[in-house]
Amino acid sequence: MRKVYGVSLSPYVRKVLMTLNLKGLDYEMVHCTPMDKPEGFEELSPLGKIPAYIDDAISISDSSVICQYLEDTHPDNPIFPTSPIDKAKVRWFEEYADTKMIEVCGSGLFFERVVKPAFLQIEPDEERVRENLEHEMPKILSYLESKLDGNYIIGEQLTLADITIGSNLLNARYANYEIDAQQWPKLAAYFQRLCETDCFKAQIESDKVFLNQ
Ligand SMILES: N[C@@H](CCC(=O)N[C@@H](CS)C(=O)NCC(=O)O)C(=O)O
Repeated sequence: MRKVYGVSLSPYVRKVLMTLNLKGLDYEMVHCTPMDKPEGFEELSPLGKIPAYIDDAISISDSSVICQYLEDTHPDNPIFPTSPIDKAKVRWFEEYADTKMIEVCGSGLFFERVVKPAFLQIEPDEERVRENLEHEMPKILSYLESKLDGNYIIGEQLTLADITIGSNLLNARYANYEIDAQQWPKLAAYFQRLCETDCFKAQIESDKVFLNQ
């Protein structure tokens, strides 16, 4: 049986869960957080990070590695396009979201506004939140807005790039941040479209359990 270690409120873990769901693959969730990992977790994830993944054939960590493995072993309902150029573009946006968006939507907003008060019982760093809202978030949104010219970030197919970008935008939303549709109209419409896909709708429903909504 496939097992995913982590918690869906992490955009990295959510990427893997959405890929599994998109491909119609069953899995069991082993709930753990960076602060509360099971004994021996480092054997599954040598860097100590979530997500980790196991099945009958392999034990791996890192969301990009896991998603690529799922794509290679289950090519139906692909999360990558076929052309090398589009594939490279998808990988770039995945990297951008995994590196830059997580810093702002994840650590800068979600961690401060949700994880600290709700799970760690500590006050958010308001200065850090303000800096992210006023400076960092607008840079990200303007960059994405400038790259959008279709229904999805690359072409007309939902790919891992959309899953990863959308997963980070969800964390910003969970931290009470909404994209201003006047300033970033294409991006606001794109995020709305993503949230209406079956794959996002199902994930948003299951995230509610952890957000006590
Ligand atoms: N490159 C990794 C990053 C995973 C990651 O940073 N996960 C965070 C949770 S959102 C974590 O486990 N942090 C704990 C730590 O860095 O010790 C991936 O794509 O899976």
